[in-house]
Amino acid sequence: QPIAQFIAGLPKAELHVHLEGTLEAELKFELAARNKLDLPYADVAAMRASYVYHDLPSFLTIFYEGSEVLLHEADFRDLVYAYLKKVASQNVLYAEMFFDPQQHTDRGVPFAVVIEGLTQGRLEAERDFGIRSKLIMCFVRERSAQNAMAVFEMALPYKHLIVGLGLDSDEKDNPPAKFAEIFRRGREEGFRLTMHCDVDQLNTHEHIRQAIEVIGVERIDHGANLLDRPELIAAAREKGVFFTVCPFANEMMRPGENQSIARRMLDLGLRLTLNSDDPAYMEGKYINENMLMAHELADFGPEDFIAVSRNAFDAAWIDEDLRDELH
Ligand code: ES4
Ligand code: ZN
Repeated sequence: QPIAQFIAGLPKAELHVHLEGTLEAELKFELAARNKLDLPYADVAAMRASYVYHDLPSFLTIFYEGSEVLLHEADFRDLVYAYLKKVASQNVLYAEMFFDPQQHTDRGVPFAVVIEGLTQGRLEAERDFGIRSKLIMCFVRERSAQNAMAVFEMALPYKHLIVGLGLDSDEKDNPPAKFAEIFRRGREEGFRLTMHCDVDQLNTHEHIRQAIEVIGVERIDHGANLLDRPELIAAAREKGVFFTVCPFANEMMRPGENQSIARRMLDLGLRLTLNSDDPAYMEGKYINENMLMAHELADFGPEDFIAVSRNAFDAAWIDEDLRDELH
């Protein structure tokens, strides 16, 4: 298929991928064996067959269970290395990757183990495949602001290894304003800011407003519901907010109706990027396959993919020298 080849050859940046969501079933078995843990599945096929969900909470349950095999530095190293190896083969030149430290520290894994393992994997992938990358630390929004503040403080000694802060997991009743103090401090400490404002959530319009106007994010992850509100579209345009949209994830949250999201954002002049979210739990669809979905479901063509890819390099939290080199 010519369009698939065009997408594959396009130099890309990925800005919305959860590292824990890149943990493929094969690696999960390998890590479980290494860590002497039993998994309740006979084989990778049975494990993959268990990835059945219909909304964000049911997805998150599966996603959090999956990350329990990550215990040691080498596990986090192997996780990020495998993801970067995979997307380097898709001509991704640069990736900004989310990680959720609370998923790990709350299980007794020290913050240092997580960050040092991830960093080692990043550097080894750059050495072996030439791919550049950075980390974005996300807070799990259904946990308390105090819990988030505790992990924020654990991260401060490592802040040179983390480019930005994000907010993910269950949005319902967990508005951006709940974390206003942490994000204010984060900005002071030099972190760049983004937040998930997902599809299929109550109060999403207010959450998008808070993210843009109260928190002052540079990006919104997903953000589709903004399309219902002209004043939010205007605010996003005025502030130059970038959107990291994930076609497969949209399809999962709002089957059938949503592929016009990317098309409408692009046509409105919003700064759209296309990304993969949680590829290991989303039928193994990495960035190329997500872009192909935008072609199949929203009629994206080569010009659109070039615009999206340019937006992603513009949105990337890198200095201008690297931007010039990658663009
Ligand atoms: C996520 Cl799809 C999605 N939404 C919110 N939080 C997440 N964490 C991982 N995947
Ligand atoms: Zn996400």
